[in-house]
Amino acid sequence: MDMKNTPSEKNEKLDQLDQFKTDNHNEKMTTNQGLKVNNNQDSLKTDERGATLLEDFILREKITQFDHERIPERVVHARGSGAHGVFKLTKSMGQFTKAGFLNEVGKETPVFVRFSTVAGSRGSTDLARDVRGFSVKFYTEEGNYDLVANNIPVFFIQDAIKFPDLVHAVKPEADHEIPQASSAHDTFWDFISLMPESMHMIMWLMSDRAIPRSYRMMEGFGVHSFKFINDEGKVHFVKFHFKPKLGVHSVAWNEAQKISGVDPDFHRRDLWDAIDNGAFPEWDFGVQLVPEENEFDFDFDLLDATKIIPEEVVPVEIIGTLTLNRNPDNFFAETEQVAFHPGHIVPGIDFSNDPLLQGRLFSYTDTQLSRLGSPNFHEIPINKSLNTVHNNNRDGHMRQQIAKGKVNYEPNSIGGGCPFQAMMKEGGFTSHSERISGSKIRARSQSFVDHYSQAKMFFNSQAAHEKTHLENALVFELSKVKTTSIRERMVGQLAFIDMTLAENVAGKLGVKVTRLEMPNQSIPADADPSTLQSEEREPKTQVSEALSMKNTVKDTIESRIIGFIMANGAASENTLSLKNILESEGAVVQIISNDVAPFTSDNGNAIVPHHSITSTASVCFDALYICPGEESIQEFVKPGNKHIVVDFINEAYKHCKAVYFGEGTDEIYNATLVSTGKHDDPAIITAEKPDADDLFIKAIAGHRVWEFEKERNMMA
Ligand code: HDD
Repeated sequence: MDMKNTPSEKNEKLDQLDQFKTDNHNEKMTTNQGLKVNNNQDSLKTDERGATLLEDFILREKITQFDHERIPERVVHARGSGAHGVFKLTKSMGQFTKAGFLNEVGKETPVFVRFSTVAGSRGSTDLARDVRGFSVKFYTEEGNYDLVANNIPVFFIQDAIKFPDLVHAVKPEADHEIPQASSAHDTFWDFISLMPESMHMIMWLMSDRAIPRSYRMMEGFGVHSFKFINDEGKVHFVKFHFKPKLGVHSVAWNEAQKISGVDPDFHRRDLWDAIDNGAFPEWDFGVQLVPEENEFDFDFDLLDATKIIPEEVVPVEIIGTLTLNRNPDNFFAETEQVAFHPGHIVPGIDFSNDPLLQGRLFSYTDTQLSRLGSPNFHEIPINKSLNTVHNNNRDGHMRQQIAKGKVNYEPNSIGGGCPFQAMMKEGGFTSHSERISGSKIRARSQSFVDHYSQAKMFFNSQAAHEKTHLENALVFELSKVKTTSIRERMVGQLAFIDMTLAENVAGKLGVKVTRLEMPNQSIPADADPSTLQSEEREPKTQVSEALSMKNTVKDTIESRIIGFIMANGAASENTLSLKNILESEGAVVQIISNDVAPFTSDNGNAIVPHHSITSTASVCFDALYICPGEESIQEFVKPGNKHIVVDFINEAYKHCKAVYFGEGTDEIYNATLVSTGKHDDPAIITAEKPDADDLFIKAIAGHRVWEFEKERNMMA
């Protein structure tokens, strides 16, 4: 496999972490106090059958530590997976920001990235329909910079004061704690149907973006407008983007539900295995820049987190590459204890007045206090900045740093005035000074009031199959809602986005489409409703190509998992040759047989299967190859086996995957739905097709033939 972007020889963060690592290999067991333990099997007792003694400090220490192993899970984004990596700058942003890690082309900055779902608990499935978190901690020379991003570029709400309401609504319902890791329930849709500002986000959430094929195949967005500040103090608004080199891909919803049962760790495993195999996930890092003086050039407010800047209006400039190239050593120490905060910034980057961002700036430190238990969470190795901390903050639970001397205040003369404040030219952080005038007011800006136009733009920009998936997702979710009035109100909201969508959904829910009188909870009770009602505006950008995943397909099969179905007597020559071709293109071939006992191919070679066909499922593969070899085929079509292999292939077929039938596999082919399908389906490959191997590779690179979905499922 192409080992591109091999881990840098030098990664300062990994070197720093090494100082904290222990390895039990060849070591004697000790207590926490370093005392060697002679017997870890029996507690200390009055005699062999007697009661255990309170004196047994070894027993007490072990049980106490165990009793306190768990910490509170994150209130949102509890389920996550992390990896180490490197950010490399490919284009200097020196003209726009003084941030050191964005100035010198070629500069490498160590990073730790954590991906997550939002609603589920720590042990919930990876494949929930949900937003995915995409948090990046850059360990820069000027301190830690955290970009706490999502895989969706907008948010449900415009103001942080609504965040607890949103999260309460989506989490399991308060009385019976049902359902886990799912938005398909009454409280979520009750809230959403009363929040027109969430409609743009809902379009994204109901799209296949919310069921990614892999963390490695999703985008990341900083969501808010942030600010870049250069040496002269000049300001540009900036939106951050991560674009995966493998393209943006999803699974089918039916597939997602099945993966949740077969392999709830699917995304975690996929990330781990890819890094372990040297298929390092990569993203282009890009920025959209808007000079401060152009702030008001748009038909939406740059401070409104429910809006994107369409890429047709301001293109994304690619400025670097993010590569993940090392798995953590310890899940708890690294992935669980890592603490992100949008307020961790460096000189050259500043906040905008986006009211959602402003509220976040409070929430993240606060939550770490209850999760990690102490304001000293910055001293946990994964959270430590590369540069040593020098200040007069002191003490507290679990303090690690030993600050020398008697001086812990400033100004001081006894300590020579240290630590000194840094001047700007020495890297001292100064908040960008902004002239603000106005009166204190608890209200929302008129410029935040258009809630539907970008929802329309998103829907209009989807390919036909993407629109169908989005509609089906709405039907699925709202079918789980028991309260009819919520279904009706939600359909009423959809009517402002697309009438056909609303009617189709309504038809399947058995409700009528009634256009709402725009109940808008963001309007204060005593405001003049005529000024603050959401307007029905047409989007200025009608269609944005960047919004359809269809336009992100890349010509690569790297890291795709291809299942080879084979048993005793499989034709070794064809199979090996295809395996070599696929692996040389970076794909991963896994052998599926009737059981996991080794078998022999037609040339007498022993082959050890990765899976038995009953211990895995077709949803765990990107494509299937039914290997040739008469004896092998006969093993699969034996009574008792046949329906298993047929169901396996049928499922892959229904999920629009590439299926390749080797020579002489007609008996299986004819028993599957594939035989009843259209002959121009490019992802069904049979051995007699010219260049069959190439066609298979092309089909895998195309990810799925969604355009044949209807046809493939009609046969079912
Ligand atoms: Fe948040 C975690 C992303 C709005 C409050 N958030 C959290 C994580 C991500 C995001 C990726 C997981 C961090 C990790 O991996 O440890 N959050 C977002 C984005 C938002 C957003 C992209 C909108 C643009 N969040 C948001 C608001 C609030 C919070 C408005 C509160 C006012 N978020 C939190 C939190 C969490 C969190 C409660 C839970 C765990 C944590 O912070 O460390 O503070």
